[in-house]
Amino acid sequence: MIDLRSDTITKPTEEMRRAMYEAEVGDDVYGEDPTVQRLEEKAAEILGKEAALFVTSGTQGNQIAVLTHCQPGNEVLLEEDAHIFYYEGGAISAFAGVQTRTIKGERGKIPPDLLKKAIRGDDIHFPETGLICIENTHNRAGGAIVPIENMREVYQVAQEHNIPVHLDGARLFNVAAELELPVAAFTEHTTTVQICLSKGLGAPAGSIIAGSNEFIQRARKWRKRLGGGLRQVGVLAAPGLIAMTKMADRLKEDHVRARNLAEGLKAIEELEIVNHVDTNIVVADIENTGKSVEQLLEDLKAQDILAVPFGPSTIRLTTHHHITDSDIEQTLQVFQQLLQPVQK
Ligand code: TLP
Repeated sequence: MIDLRSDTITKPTEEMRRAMYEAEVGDDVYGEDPTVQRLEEKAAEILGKEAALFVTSGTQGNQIAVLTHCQPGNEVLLEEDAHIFYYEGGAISAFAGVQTRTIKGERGKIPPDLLKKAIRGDDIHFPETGLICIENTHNRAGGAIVPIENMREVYQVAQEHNIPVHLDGARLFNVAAELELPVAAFTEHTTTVQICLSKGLGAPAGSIIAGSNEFIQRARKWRKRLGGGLRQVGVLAAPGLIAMTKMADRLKEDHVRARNLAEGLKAIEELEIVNHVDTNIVVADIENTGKSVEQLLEDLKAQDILAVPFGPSTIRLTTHHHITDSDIEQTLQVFQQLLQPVQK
């Protein structure tokens, strides 16, 4: 099976599995797991923040960030296709009691002038703007890289209004790898950040949130409240450490393969590639194939290729460390066979 559904499907490497077996563990709720401590220290260093916290998932990390930053009744500003808004089941409203206000972005960027207009003034009728959330890479913008300049501008506007900025950096390591910059060059323009260890970096589970010491102390309490305080979780921190320190440099390979895939698909007349492929995600509009999204995905599956629906007429294909050059070739051949069968 060539599984292009997501980089979340990546399985731990041999080295990760060995590290899991050998991990030194303790009760992390008591702060006694040495492997978790090493992971959190390393993460804080790489992310350029005072402290970091190991959490169960990207969704939990984002939720904890919103809960820690906001009060019920606050308004959270986000780009209209942000994962936190689009894909997290309305969790920030359900758990943090905040309301969301979305801003139409441009390939994941929040235009600073629109951001300024969306920030609430001091009026008894208004909710307070409690948080601004950004996302890099931006998933629904097709893995788009949000330029550092935009992050700087957003952070500046936020600081002028004394509002924290949380970065959903589920795929921030893809940005850093592609632009050949340290991850901290991006997190410098945020108050807090969430990064996923279990996407392109290949760990079996887990995310990190990072921020000031004071923030992480309060976040730790929210993690416990949400049932995310785990015990001998060094077995998961150990592969996470390998993911963060050894798997980041190879992410560029995934981007090259995604671009090759997109180029090949562009040659098929019935398909339109709708995103500029900055990183590891390709989004194809299949409207002109005469097939529904469901039908095409089924036909692909019958040929051992998996992708996911992304909209009424779009599908998403994501590269990761299990996808080889020959998988890309084979995927292109299958698309050609399905959509452009040789005329007899
Ligand atoms: N994204 C998943 C699905 O939820 C759509 C995927 O396959 O891309 N932030 C961003 C930007 C994400 O893309 C994701 C996962 C998350 C947060 C949530 O991470 P997890 O799955 O660990 O809760």
